[in-house]
Amino acid sequence: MASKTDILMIDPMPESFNEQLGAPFRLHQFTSLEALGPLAERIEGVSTGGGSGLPRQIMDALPNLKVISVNGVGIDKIDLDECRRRSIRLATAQGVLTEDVADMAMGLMLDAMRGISASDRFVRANRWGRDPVPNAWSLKGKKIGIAGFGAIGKALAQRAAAFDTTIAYFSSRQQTDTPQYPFYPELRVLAEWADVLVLCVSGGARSYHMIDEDILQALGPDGVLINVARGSVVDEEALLQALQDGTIRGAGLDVFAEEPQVPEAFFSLDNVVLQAHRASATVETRHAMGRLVFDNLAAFFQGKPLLTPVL
Ligand code: 8YV
Repeated sequence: MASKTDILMIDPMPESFNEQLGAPFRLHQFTSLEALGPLAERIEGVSTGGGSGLPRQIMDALPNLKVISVNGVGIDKIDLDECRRRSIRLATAQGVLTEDVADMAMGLMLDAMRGISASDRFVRANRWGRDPVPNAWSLKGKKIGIAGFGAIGKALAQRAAAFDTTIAYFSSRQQTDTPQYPFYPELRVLAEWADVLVLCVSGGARSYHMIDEDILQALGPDGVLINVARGSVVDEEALLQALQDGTIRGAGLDVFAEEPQVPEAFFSLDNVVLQAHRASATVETRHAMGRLVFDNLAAFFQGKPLLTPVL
């Protein structure tokens, strides 16, 4: 019987996924570089999450690494040049999480506008009947600016349109398949126009701190920011300040700069909805993602083409 291929898991994967992988692969959960020891030489594949990626020190410690399979779509924490230099193949779980991430953006948008979480806290604190309840804001008729118009941005546009909103987008280039939505080549102009600005861009150097004090000012005191992209896209200090002093009205955040750390100053703000990077975290989607991580690894080691290749 052929010997099993050693796979290093950077993020833990669900048990069912481990069982699937268990047949052709020997799985190892990464704990620390020191703990890797002689195993490092045997690792030929890595599975990881979009948020964790593959830190360069770990990649450098794996001389026989051949393939990385990402349980997500983000590749901002993987050194692509180094992958190319070492001919390491890369696959993501693209295509299976689009709708859930768009749903989360929609949910955060509704919550931030209608104050659902804030109202939940109000009821739980037994304040109903004792304190006045402020009215929230309607989503109907609002202008939704979407920054990043790939699959997730487009799925969000479809959903937002059903709420009687007007949609426009910012992207690195105008999209040919969505002529119904106006294209804004400048983010600042989109932010000025929008009531709600939703971030669906890829993470990485190009989008780093794309949302700064200037853009927040352009969004303005009636504006709401939603982030289902990456924490790195937003200057978090500037955002905190903007939420505290009313530069913008509110925010809905699924992602943060230093996950899982969230600046404590957010906790006392009622005009921000916080999530623990949950946009793709449904039973159905996480199952489909895990399956794809497995299928990509299996395909690679059987000498077949990757199902959802990036490199
Ligand atoms: C996941 C993500 O939460 O797709 C991505 O890039 O960040 C998320 O879908 C993550 O990959 C799970 O580890």
